[in-house]
Amino acid sequence: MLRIAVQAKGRLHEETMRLLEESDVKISLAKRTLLVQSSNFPLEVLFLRDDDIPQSVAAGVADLGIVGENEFVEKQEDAAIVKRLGFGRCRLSLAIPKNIEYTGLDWFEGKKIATSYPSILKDFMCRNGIHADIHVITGSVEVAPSIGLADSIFDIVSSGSTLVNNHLKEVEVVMESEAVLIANRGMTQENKSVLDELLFRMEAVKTAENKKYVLMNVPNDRLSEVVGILPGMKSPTVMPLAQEGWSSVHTVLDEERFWEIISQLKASGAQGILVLSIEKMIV
Ligand code: PRT
Ligand code: ZN
Repeated sequence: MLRIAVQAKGRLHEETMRLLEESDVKISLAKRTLLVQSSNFPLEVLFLRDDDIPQSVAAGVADLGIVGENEFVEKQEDAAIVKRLGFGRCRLSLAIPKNIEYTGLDWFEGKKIATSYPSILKDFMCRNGIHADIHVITGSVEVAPSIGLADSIFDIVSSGSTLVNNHLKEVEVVMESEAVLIANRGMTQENKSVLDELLFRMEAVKTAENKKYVLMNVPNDRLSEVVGILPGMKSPTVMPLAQEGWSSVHTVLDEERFWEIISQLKASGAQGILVLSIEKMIV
């Protein structure tokens, strides 16, 4: 049985549960306790605070964990990153009061910086030869400069609105982060193969994201024109329609290029265009 530690509640919880669900790992949240076993996959889910996830994976209390890379790097625990998951994106940045002129990293020499991420900050300052006074606070780091607790902060930034609301400006991005799947280094062979199956499923879900399955009817005399527009996975599927002189064309499109391609298809005589979401895709 493979055990995965996930955030019990907070910013990563929902997307983590959705990823498991889309990978067809059923977890009943109704009878939610600290440890819940999947009803259809050899996996049990351990619900923890994100701060405790790196250590539980490193110590083997859990085989796997889903945690923000920022938290994982900060905790300096020994585990392997096996997959970057693409959600919970944010950055760890240095910010200073917005009315102060920023003159480059040297500005931080001898300054007091408030943060909940002291080891990442210490490492960054050390690499850059800056001696700053790092002041650890947990929570509401952004208010530290206005109450005179620090000259600047080092914290998570996503949209940047928390900084703006606190009259701060971002001056250095130190680290980009996203949710990562981490694994214990001493997993049994049996658990490794369950992990491989889980990774295979996660990959299928990720590949399908941002892709659409598109069906359309095309007059046969314009088929080659339409097929030429389609950047399908391999080549599109073309099947004759009951109505003479027409074909049905099926393909997979990237969501990003979707509207551009659809308008070209319409201009090339495609009709009855149907667009469907794809749940999973194995390439
Ligand atoms: O209870 P537990 O300890 O499990 O949760 P937590 O409160 O420590 O963490 P939580 O749920 O807030 O965040 C979990 C993870 O989400 C973080 O470790 C990051 O990897 C990731 N993440 C992504 C973020 C954000 N975006 C984010 N915007 N974590 C926090 N924030 C906060 C940030 O601290 C700041 O106060 O949001 C504010 C900034 O947001 P903007 O949009 O105003 O810039
Ligand atoms: Zn936390």
